[in-house]
Amino acid sequence: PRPATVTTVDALVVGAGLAGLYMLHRLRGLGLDTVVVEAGDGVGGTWYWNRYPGARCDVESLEYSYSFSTELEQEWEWTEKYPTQPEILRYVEHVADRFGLRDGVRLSTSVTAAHWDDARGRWHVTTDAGDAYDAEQLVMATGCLSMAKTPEVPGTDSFAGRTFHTGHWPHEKVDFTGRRVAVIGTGSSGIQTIPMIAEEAAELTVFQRTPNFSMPASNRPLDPADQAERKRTYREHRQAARTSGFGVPVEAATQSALEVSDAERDARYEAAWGVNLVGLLSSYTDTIVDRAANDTAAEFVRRKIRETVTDPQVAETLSPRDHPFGTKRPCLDTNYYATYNRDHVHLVDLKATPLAEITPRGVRTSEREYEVDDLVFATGFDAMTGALLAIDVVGRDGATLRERWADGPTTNLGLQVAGFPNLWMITGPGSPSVLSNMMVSIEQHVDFVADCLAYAHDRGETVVESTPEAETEWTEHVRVVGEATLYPQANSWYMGSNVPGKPRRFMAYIGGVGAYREHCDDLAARGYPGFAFSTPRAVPAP
Ligand code: NA7
Repeated sequence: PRPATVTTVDALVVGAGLAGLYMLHRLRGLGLDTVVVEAGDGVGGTWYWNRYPGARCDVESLEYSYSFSTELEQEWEWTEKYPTQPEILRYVEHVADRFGLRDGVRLSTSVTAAHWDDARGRWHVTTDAGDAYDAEQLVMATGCLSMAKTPEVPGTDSFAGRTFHTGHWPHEKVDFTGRRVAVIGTGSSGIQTIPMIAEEAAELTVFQRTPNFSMPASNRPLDPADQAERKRTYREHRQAARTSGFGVPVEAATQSALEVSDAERDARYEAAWGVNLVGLLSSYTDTIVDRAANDTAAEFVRRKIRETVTDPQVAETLSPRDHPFGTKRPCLDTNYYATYNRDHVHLVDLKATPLAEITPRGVRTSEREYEVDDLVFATGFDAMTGALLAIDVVGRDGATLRERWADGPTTNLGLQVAGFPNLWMITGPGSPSVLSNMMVSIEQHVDFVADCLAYAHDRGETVVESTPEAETEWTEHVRVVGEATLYPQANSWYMGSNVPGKPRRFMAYIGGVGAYREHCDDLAARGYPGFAFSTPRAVPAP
């Protein structure tokens, strides 16, 4: 049935996370009547949903923050080097209030379908709340890690105790005191939450499929003097982030890891250890392109694990051997490896004894059943494409996004898909976002989209669409750059390989946020080659 109410807007944004809120701010700045629909009952996106104990950003707070407002960045005071989830959520809510964004957000509403009306040049968008929108522009700010996934084993619904997913954590505090807890998954979420749950639980059993590389966060309270000093030079620092590879300023490497002595290399790795997420990866020019060079960094981390974990067998099980360092997102932790030295913490190697099923009483591997009271899935997300393909997106001539992407996502700049006019993705597949400080990528994408729309509207055009040639060219460029690295060697969510049946394809752009921005700026300066501007055939009746 057709919904009773259809709201006409200039732009509809899907998702009120850090991307959607800034998009709303920019579109309003252009005078466009804009609504954001958001599935959660609050703003914040990732930082609204991921409330598990220990949830924290792995990029420093002074860098993982908006740069578009000097007043905001000068006035907001961060308390720690790495911000916790509650602190980031407070920041997002502050931004929503400060820029008057809340009245543009419809909460507790999920977009279910979006159909392009080619004659009118508009999107017809329906939601699960039973309402609909008629929008000229449709911006997907749906996030890269927003579709939580649970293991593909029988019985996940049969467990009689409490079940949690890190990406859908309850709002009220969960108390694990005195309980037997299972955690499945050792990605960033698992590695952050395991030491915290171990503090409370009577028994903690961790089910690990693939060990990950983790480095100490070395988190600490921010010294007010240091914060003030950073803010004094914020412009320069932001600029350095924007022109960097990963969106975090680091000194560019000049040497191969293989052309220096073992002692010199160790000293360099030691200096980068515990400094930030990207230092170790950025120490040498060839760490992500040459397996032998990469092995030196991988072995450095494995040595740290052996030095920390007292049981040599546990240390070996925790040591990644299958994938090169950095090709799955490395983690930052607080006491992760040391947690396995505690008597009540146990590690189960699912490579040796695979997960067979979830039972009413707990977890069964090929070897035995583990009885627990609570089950925590830290099993990640259907990344990058999951949230987009959950929506029935139908473009020109009845083409669906699901069919177009059946063999993996193809995009122009990660922003548009040919045949889907006026549909924009913020941090879409083919953009550098997931390999970067998200805030740097989000601001760049949002600014590009807003500037492009201003350019179109100034010329009286209301339809913007990537050309098929530009999409093919960009997708090929993303592939070539990716295949020159070690990233495709890992079974990572960047590759889609954490979701059975998903096409295996490196979905991120590893050319760096600096190079990407330069390319986008150049396109904008040249009138957006690769994008076609037009007016709809039938101008809607007034
Ligand atoms: P991740 O990084 O995708 O980690 C998920 C973990 O769950 C990972 O260890 C997976 O093992 C494991 N997993 C997933 N499915 C299964 C099944 N079926 N059986 C056993 N184990 C499984 O998600 P996170 O939430 O930790 O982090 C997501 C991103 O957020 C992170 O990369 C940062 O960018 C921030 P696998 O490695 O697939 O063998």
